[in-house]
Amino acid sequence: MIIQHNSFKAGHDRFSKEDFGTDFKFGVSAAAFQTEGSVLTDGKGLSIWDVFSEQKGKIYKGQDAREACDFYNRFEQDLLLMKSMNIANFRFSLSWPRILPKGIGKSNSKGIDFYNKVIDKCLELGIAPWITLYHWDLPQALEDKGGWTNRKIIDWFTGYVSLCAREFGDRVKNWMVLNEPLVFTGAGYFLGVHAPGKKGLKNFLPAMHHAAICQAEGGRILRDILPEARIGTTFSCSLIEPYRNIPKDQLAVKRVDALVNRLFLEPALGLGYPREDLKFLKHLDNYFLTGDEDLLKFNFDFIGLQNYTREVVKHTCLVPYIQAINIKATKRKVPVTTMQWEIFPQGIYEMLKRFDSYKGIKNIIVTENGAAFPDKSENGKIEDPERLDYIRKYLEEVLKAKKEGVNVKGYFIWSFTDNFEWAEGYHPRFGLVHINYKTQERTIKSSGNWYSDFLKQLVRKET
Ligand code: GCO
Repeated sequence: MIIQHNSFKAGHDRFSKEDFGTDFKFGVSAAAFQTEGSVLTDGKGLSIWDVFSEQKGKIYKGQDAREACDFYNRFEQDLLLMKSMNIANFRFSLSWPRILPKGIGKSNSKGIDFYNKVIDKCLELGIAPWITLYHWDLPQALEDKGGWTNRKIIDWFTGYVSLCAREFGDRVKNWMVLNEPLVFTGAGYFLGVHAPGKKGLKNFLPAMHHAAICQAEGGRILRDILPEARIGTTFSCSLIEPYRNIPKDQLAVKRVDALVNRLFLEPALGLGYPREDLKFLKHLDNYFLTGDEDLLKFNFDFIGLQNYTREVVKHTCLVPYIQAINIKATKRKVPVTTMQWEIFPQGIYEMLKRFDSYKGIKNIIVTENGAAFPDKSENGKIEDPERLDYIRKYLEEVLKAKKEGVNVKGYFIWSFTDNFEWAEGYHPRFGLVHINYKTQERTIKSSGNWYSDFLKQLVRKET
């Protein structure tokens, strides 16, 4: 893989801003728990990630997000930096326990004030706020009542969504209900490697079903309160390919693809769960009530597609429920990022074409794409040619899909700054902006300078 030197300016790209059209939204993404810190400041309640991070052995080197990027205190500085980089769209999430410390009941005025300040500062700087309502930081008080496994979460969540819509909906026009429900239910309630650390189908199935209902309920609440808002929700997705071109592996692909790419998307589109490819879903009937099929549906204005890599799988009887195993990228000796994820730009093209093939999807926005690589600091500069090369190659694939008629309307880089990467702690750095966690000093990396130049072209074209 030839890594072009980071000194390339946007003008040397094989594509320009205008290729994407003037209504195409470029931005950056982030999340509350991964950036804010101040986990108990000004009345915020504990989240499941605050509690999980304190448990021994859960987070890389025992790290935690008590300070993270200190966004709670530095949001103005960061938004000014974002503005200086010509970034006009900022996707961030609200911390449910910062707004409702117990998840329900009395709200926290200081928490609400914080997000009002962030939104107002964005608008003052000409940055459009794109809000994700839930990015994994469930109030611990609700987890103590079963969390996502308790069907009451539908009421708890709709109460939270209503409050946010009423508090912020006068200025926020773009909303996303959930961030990657498969990841937070799969990793948090089946594998136990994410908060709240629960395991097994008995936790995963109710959590999954209730999250799928909340995904649609949240959309309905937003639409009812904010009829003019653009309402979406986000899904992680990956191209799944067979390790060997044999029927057993091709069938394994179908099962993994149903789990990874269809499980939450298709119920929202009114297609129901992919029961024919995931036989274990027959156990869902223990939680599936009459009328749930309709509750699962909602006609989102856009779908957030979040893609980083591809998976290569083969059949095995040793893995229950899906009888498939992922052949690690490192074993396949292909280029990988710090996360050991294969760099496979064609994967985002394939997933854009796949999502676009669903009649029920009106618009697609790439709400997350990006890469973690080790950053090298030299003379106060952070050169990150691998990240820049990754972004350019993936953007080329997005443009290729768009030119073929895919209704893709935006691209948000994960992430604006380095931040707390869940169980991996601060080791993986995804930011366009480097953070020195000892001093909280921000340094724009060469990828960030490239993105800034690239976006400046758009600003010139739009003015
Ligand atoms: C996710 C989350 C982000 C991650 C990012 C890198 O997709 O897992 O939305 O919080 O940090 O994707 O893994």
